[in-house]
Amino acid sequence: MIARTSSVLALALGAVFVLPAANAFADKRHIVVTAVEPKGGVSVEKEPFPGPLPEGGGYVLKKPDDKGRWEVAVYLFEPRQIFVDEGDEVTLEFVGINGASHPTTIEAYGQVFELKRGHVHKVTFTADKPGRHSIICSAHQPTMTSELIVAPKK
Ligand SMILES: [Cu+2]
Repeated sequence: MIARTSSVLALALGAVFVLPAANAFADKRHIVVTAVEPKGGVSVEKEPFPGPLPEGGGYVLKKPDDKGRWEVAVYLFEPRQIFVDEGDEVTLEFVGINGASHPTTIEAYGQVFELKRGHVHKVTFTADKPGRHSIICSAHQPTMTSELIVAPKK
C-alpha cells in the first residue's frame, strides 16, 4: 500500500515537473512574402477599355496599345493575411518580384525597409502583440497592404 502510494506520488510529481514552460508552445515560423503584380489584358475588340480605377499607385490601368490591347494590374503582398500565434518567433522573408521598389512598414513591430526587385529582406521578431497589424507598401496603396494576425494565447 505504501509502495503503491509512493509510486502514485512519484507519478504526480513527475507530471508537475514535465509541465512545459510558458513559451514552450511557441513555434518558429518562416513565411515567404512576395511582392507581386497579378495582371490581365485583352483587346478592345473583345472587351471595351474600362473607366478609371480608384486613385493610388496600387492600381495600374494601361490604355490600349497600337494593337488595341489594354491591361489591368494591382500590386500586392502575397499572402494577403498571415496567421501566427502570440509568442511565435516569426521570420518574414520578403522577396521582390514585380515593381522596382516597395517602401514597406510593419509599424507594430518597428520595421521600416525598402524591398527592391530581385532582393530578399528578412525581418524576425517575437509575435508578442495579439491583434491585426498592417504590412504596408506606401508606394502601392490602397492594394498593397497585408494583415499580420497574431492570435492571443489561450
Ligand atoms: Cu509596393
